[in-house]
This record gives sequence, C-alpha cells and structure tokens, in this order.
Amino acid sequence: NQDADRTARLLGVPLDLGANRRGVDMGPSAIRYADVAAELAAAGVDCIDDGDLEVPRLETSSPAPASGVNDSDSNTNTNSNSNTNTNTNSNSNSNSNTNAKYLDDIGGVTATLADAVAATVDDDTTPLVLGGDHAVAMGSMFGSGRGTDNGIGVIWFDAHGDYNTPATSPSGNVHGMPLAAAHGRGSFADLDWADTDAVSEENTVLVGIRSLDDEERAALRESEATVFTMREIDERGITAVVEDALEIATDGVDGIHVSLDLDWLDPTVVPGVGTPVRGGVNYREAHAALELVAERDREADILRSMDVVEVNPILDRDNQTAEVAAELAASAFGKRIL
Ligand code: Z70
Ligand code: MN
Ligand code: MN
Ligand code: MN
Repeated sequence: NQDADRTARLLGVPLDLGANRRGVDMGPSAIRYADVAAELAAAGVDCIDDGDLEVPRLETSSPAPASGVNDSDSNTNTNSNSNTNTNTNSNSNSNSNTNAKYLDDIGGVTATLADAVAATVDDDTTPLVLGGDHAVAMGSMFGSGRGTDNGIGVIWFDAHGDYNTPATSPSGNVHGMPLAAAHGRGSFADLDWADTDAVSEENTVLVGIRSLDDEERAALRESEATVFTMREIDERGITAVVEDALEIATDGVDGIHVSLDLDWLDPTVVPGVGTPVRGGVNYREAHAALELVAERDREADILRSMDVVEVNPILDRDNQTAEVAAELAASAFGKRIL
C-alpha cells in the first residue's frame, strides 16, 4: 500500500553486557511482539527475520577484560548483578581497557554483527538491528560502512552522547562508548574489531542530547561531530534540526546509519528504558524526525542501516516502549499517514 521497494532484514542482538541494567537483552523479543514486521509491511517493506545472534550470557561472562591489557585493581570484583557504580579508574592512564566491562565479549558480538550487517547491505537489503543495549551499534556501523569509498554518516538519536572511552567512562558501561569507538578514540584505536574507517566523523550528527559526562562533553566539543542538543530542538523545532542533521550526515558519504536509542524520547512516552532522562522529545516529534529520514531516503536513497536499542521490557509498561520502537522504525522505513 506504500511505494517503498525496500526489503528489511531483522537482526536481533539480545546483548545486555554493555548496560548496567538487566532486561535490555529481551528487547528483540519485545519489539517483535510489538509486531515490527506488520509495522514495516504497512510501510510497504518486505521483512525477513534472521532471528537473534548468539550472544554470551551475563551469567557466564567476566566483567574484566580476559586478556588483561594491564589488569590492575579496577572492576575485577564487580558483581554482574550490581548496579553500583564501581569507578576505580580515575587514576588510570590512556592505555587502559580495564574500565570497559565485558569489552572482549562485546567485541566478539560486534564482529559477528558487523559481518551480518555487511552481508545484508551487500544484498541490497536494509538491516534493522534490534537491540539490546547501545553497544550493538558498533556492529551496525562497522558493518554498514564496510567497503565504502567515503565511509558513512551517522545520525544518533539519543539523550546521551555515548562518547566515552574506557579511560573516560565513569561507569565502565560500553553502551556509553559506541560512537567514540566508531571514531577510533582512545584505546578503541587499538582494537582489531573496531573499524575506525567505517564512520566519517564530520558526517556524524547527534540529536536530542541532554546528558553528558564531563570528559565526554570535552571530547565531543573537540570532535568534528555535530551535536544538536534539546536546546536546539526547543529553539528551532524538530523538523529544522533534523533537516540540518540530514544535510550534514549525508554530505559526501555513501549513505547513513540511523541509530535510535529509545531514551531519546521523554520517559513519559517510553518508560521501558534503563537510563531515563527527563526532557526528551515527544511522540510526535520522534515520528516527525524519522519521517524526514524516510523522505530524504525517497529522494536520494540515503538509508543504509538502522538500529533500535535500549528497550527494556522489565521496566516497560504494557510493552509500549517496544511498540514505539517498532512504529518509529516503520516511519524511518517509509510509513506514511497519507
Ligand atoms: C553514561 C555512561 C548511557 C545509554 C546510558 C551513560 C551512557 N554517559 N547510554 N544509557 N544508552 O555511563 O557512560
Ligand atoms: Mn545510547
Ligand atoms: Mn541513551
Ligand atoms: Mn576515520
């Protein structure tokens, strides 16, 4: 019933090792239960479901890096079910990976997902990656940009900057680091699974940001990425901001990856997220934004890949966060009211 000639491939990644709240590993199930396939069908998109990637379970993983870059005393005693913030890294130096919990396991998942995403894009099919915590976006971006001449742009819809490195992270949670990894910052430059050529830094745009750590803020200020905070959305409106974001993200690259962290929206709309931050975009602004992505895609075929992440069914009410995730994906893939 709509004009899209797109095929989407669902790739579920039930990863929660990058977050400090349990439950986000159930995101792919919840988004499927919210009938993302029917939402996409309403957008005129054929949908192939590849099921879920095999992901190491938190119960059988160790938070410390297995191959201890330098070990020390940090985080090795972290209980996996603990929500306490065990920041022992404040004195550490730049070569430390010890403040990135489960980084080895997450690297393995990232490499597997990147292969699946790259194969999907090669097949002229659009990957829709269902998270899982936001660490999954590393695999999405590395796979999506693989083999491109000019790299890809990224639009990062999030309350958070996700621009920490192991050396700057106050939490050690890798879901606060994926964008920094894509830009090859800090120790991510040395990891063989981190493809620092996939994403073009100057074509990276963050939208709706309202929570940054101090060192993360400093890193973003000196990066080539563009940051549109909630303030810009308040002043100029969501459509003007997203039009600009699309202009910047698509300039001179081979397409874009759209990464949607559900905590981008206001917590009153999406209760099922691990790290709610007041003052997010509302339901209509979110749809307007992703409809603009689809509109640009109809004009210029820009959308290479997308992920929807950080849906936490344990914290959700009546699966409404998963439903919003499914709906917003459909808007990005071309669902229109009329
Ligand atoms: C914080 C950190 C974060 C998502 C929380 C929070 C990062 N800046 N990202 N929830 N999706 O721990 O690095
Ligand atoms: Mn995020
Ligand atoms: Mn976030
Ligand atoms: Mn680069």
